[in-house]
Amino acid sequence: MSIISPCRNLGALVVPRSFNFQRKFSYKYCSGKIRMEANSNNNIEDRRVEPRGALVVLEGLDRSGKSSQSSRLVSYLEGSGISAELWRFPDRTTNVGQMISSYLTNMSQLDDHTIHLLFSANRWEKRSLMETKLKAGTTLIVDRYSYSGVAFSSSKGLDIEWCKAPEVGLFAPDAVIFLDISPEKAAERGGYGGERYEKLEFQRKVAESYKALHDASWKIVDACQSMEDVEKQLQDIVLDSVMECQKGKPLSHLWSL
Ligand code: Z5A
Ligand code: MG
Repeated sequence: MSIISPCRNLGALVVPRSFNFQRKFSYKYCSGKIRMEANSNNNIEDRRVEPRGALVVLEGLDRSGKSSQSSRLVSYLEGSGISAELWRFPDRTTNVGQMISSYLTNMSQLDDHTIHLLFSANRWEKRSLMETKLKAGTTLIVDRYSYSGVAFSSSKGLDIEWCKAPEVGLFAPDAVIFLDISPEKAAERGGYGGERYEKLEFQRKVAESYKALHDASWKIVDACQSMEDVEKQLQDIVLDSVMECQKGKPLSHLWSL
């Protein structure tokens, strides 16, 4: 893995800005179609193509810009006539989410395995709603997902395969965007707050875990660019994904894209 700049820890992807105005407005007019395909016996099969929303996940270290970029993306998509919602994990509004929040703010102590499973349960409790939204055509921009779960827990020394196991069966994202920044640069962004994992030494371990976890499908974006430059790159990636899903890309499941 080559390091392109101090900020480009997973190797930044150069994304051409190739979308034109017309493309932005074409999605609304896509509808369910029947694609005729030949199977191995040369018989023609009917396969209904159902347009759906895209599941797009933003990952990265603390302070890499995930929350800022997630809300900008949702505004952009809505402004382009594409139905979109901002989701985040942990979702601290549920009962499970409140247990997680209490742990992150050091109000409670939990065994490392137990908190890992709670983070996963927090995703499972939203799975059915996620499916409903995606099938109804809403694109979900998700601020952290299963990759955070595995990266953070394995940084504490838990076995990576054990960490992945409870995530199996959740929906696989259509795009994983990694906002790439070194732990040192991230820490310069106003310093960390008081939550449990917001410490430079731990964030260094998390950065290593993300490196071990990522695969070629991830879109790596240099998070040290200006907010606006990052935003433009993300828009292109997300529009690609939205279009693929509009064409009927089937939903798939973790643990692979
Ligand atoms: N966790 C886990 O262990 N297991 C799991 O399964 C899950 C999570 C899902 C929850 O954190 C913690 O739970 C997290 C992982 C763990 N612990 N840590 N660390 P969270 O999601 O609630 O908080 P966070 O997202 O990690 O932290 P954050 O501070 O919200 O970071 P961010 O969303 O990536 O950044 P931001 O809020 O958009 O921006 C941070 C600052 O940087 C802000 O002042 C911005 O104005 C500035 N910024 C952003 N982009 C730029 C650029 N491009 N240039 C300059 N300045 C910028
Ligand atoms: Mg955030």
